[in-house]
Amino acid sequence: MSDPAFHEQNRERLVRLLRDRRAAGLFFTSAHKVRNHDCEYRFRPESDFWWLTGFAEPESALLLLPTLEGQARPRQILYLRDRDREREIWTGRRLGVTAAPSALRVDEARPIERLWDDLPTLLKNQERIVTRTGLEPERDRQLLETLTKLRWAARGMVVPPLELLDVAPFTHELRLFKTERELEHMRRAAGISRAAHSAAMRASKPGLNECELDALLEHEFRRRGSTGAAYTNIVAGGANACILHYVENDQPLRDGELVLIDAGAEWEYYASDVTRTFPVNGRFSAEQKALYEVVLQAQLTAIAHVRPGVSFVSVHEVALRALVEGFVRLGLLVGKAEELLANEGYRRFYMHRTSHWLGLDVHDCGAYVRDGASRLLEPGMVLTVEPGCYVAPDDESVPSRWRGIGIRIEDDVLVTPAGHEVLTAGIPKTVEEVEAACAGRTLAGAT
Ligand SMILES: [Mn+2]
Repeated sequence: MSDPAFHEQNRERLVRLLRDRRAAGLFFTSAHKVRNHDCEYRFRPESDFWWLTGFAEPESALLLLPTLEGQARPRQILYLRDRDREREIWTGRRLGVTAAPSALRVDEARPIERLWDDLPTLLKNQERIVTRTGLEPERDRQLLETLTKLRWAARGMVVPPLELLDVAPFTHELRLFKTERELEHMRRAAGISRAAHSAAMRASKPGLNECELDALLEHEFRRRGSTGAAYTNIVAGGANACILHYVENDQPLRDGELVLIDAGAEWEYYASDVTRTFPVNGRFSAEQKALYEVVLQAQLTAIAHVRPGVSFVSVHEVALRALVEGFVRLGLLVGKAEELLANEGYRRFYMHRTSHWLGLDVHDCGAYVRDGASRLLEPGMVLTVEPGCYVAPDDESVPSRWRGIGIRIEDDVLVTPAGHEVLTAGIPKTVEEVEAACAGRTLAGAT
């Protein structure tokens, strides 16, 4: 599954940054999360930790020590659970301390139980520690205790670390720019999402329950080798689509309504993030079609705008202007687009942002602002473009025929030197493509 050379390169890229700041790096994987009583959610490694190690076992940590005086090269120590025949019968196979160095290309592996005892010795004379705090209170407490021990020891010849630095300018900045290898994973995830969304369109019919399409998506994700959904699927029929993070997915799908599906497969823990909205019965009504065309036009205009040198926020602004002009055209909003943009008169129908970064995390890491201004897009960044329109079922400011229509269209877009590439291309999107897909047909040349 994981590719040790890829993760080794990631560590080398990070170590170069750490060396410049004379900093050690300390990375933990996710903690087990209890679902109820003694049942846990399925484990998923922490994204920085996975990026650096390709190691998916729980209870592990990575310590990166940059070159110190008299040391030939940086040290990389992986802490993990050791082999344990008895425990492995209950909770599954373990790589173990002996096999880890060659399997994961790290210098050294030690049992996780030793981590906190080892740290005061390993971290002495490191000027800074790059780590993420605020996730696990107990871990933060142990880290502070370690620093305190080092300060006590400072009466000798030991220099304690003076600064704790957040990972944001380090791993998060590196992860924002995707390598070819990462893009291969993201294209793979996108391809599986394409198959799943197309299957949902084909399967949809009045009388099905949202949960049946939810299960179908999961089935398509898993049988195609994905680790599963990159985030909780949203399958929202009718007015449920106006609840942005609707995840109950348990209501009947009705004739004449739309269904909004926001679901993306994960590949090697890289996310895809796709939304499509289509008629439950396969044919758009006049109002649904008119509103769909407005959202689609906004999305296509915003995607066309994506290229190096434009600001992140300008993608949102371009989509927003197209939406507001469309709302005015349809009579949903009254007034001049300019004024409606200024006084946010559109917020009743469009209350979220158009884009976020995408990568190992669905809302991926990476700063959106630089020097107080929206960051400029650069090749290698991947962002979503996902405008929408949500008319509340009880919105009496519009004629009843518009009420309860919720539409979002979302694709994943890579910034390339020449402009952009839509990673999720090929998922039915125009009215014609969507209706054909619902009818079980594929349009020739559909994109
Ligand atoms: Mn999204």
